[in-house]
Amino acid sequence: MSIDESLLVRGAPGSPYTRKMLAVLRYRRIPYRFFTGGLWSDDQDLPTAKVELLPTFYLPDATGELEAVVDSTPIIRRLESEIPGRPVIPEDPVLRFLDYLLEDYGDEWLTKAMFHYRWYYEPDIEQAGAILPRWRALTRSTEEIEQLSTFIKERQISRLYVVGSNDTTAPVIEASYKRFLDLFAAHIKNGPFVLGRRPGASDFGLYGQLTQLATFDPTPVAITIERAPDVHAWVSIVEDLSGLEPSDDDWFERDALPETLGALLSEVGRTYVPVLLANAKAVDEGAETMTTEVDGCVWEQTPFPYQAKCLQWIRQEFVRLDPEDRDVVGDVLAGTGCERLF
Ligand SMILES: N[C@@H](CCC(=O)N[C@@H](CS)C(=O)NCC(=O)O)C(=O)O
Repeated sequence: MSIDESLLVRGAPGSPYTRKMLAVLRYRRIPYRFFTGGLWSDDQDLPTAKVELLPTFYLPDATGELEAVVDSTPIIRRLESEIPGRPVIPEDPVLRFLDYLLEDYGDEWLTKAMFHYRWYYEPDIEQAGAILPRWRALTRSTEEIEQLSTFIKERQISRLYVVGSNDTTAPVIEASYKRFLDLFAAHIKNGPFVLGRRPGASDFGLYGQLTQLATFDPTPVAITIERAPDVHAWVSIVEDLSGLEPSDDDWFERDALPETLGALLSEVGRTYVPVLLANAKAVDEGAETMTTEVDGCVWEQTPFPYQAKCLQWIRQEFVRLDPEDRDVVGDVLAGTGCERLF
């Protein structure tokens, strides 16, 4: 099975995971064909995925038949194994683990801030409501677009619970985004990427969410530009890294990781880790609500089965390490709160 023709990808500009994957493809110099649903997709006879998510990749299955594939994290790994060159997964297993953890933090925690800011405050709701429908219906009448806008707004606001955004958690999410900005701005001074002078999957995970938080939705954009202009600029740089020429020694050395990386991991341990653990427990027990504390504040949300799997996958990555590497990872994580994952 090989991916020999240029890849076909369906997505949307307002979808953080779509932006994540397009940036990976550009950096890896993998030719692709991208289309947004609605505008010119309907004439394509394409398979559908079991769970329809953006982005959707159309890839050959074991028999060579085209199938719809979703979920950016495993797709990145599949592309790595089938298309050589310019990898985004570090060779050093210690770095590979840290990269995995931070990619997951971007995908699963930072996305809470992304979805929260987009659908919580009026100016953000209005802007997203006006633009998102146009990305898939640009040529339709203003009236039709208005209808689509109302539909999208109502649907998305009604789904805030999925990421755990509510009046109780709003201050926690917002404080966490601001701390992340400060820590990440400090960290990229040592990079400019998460793990050195070349990007890993974690960069693209964070980038995907930041394309929205730092450059689209008005409330978090204003916060980002005021607080962390470096992060705003970083997003535009990561968008197209096709001209970067990485070399093997561009990754950090495992025994010379900058302190700013530890600080970032402490933020993961302070917020994402307690929620991951409480969520997995609630999913396990079939509870209707999960409640925990993040940073001394109450965190309450409906359990999210997918994130229970995320915890399992992180643990698998850890268990897969050989004992010596596991010890090194343990040392890096010690005191960050992330050690509670294992
Ligand atoms: N874990 C998936 C998440 C993808 C995802 O949640 N995509 C969103 C858009 S950014 C989506 O399609 N949501 C379902 C919907 O809007 O109906 C990935 O990494 O690709």
